[in-house]
Amino acid sequence: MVSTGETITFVITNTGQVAHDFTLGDQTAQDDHEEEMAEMMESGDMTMHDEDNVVVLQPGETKELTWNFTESGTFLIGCHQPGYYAGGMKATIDVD
Ligand SMILES: [Cu+2]
Repeated sequence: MVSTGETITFVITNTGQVAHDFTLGDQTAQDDHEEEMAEMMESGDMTMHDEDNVVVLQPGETKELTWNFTESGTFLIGCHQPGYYAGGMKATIDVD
């Protein structure tokens, strides 16, 4: 549980063998990113870049993402590498 106005620094380590990403946002942002990834797959260019709310982690990599939760509501963390989000690689954060 996070309180509105709180700033959280997530420290994320990819302990797996393949790339994953950590995308923070509401449901709309997650859906948009999932759509964007589908378009990237079609174009054959799967190069992803870090954004304010996205970090891409290669195996063994650790990165930080700091976010100020200015609004209450339900936020999600999702991985949008092909198939993972649909496969349940997501988590929910409730902001009060
Ligand atoms: Cu993943």
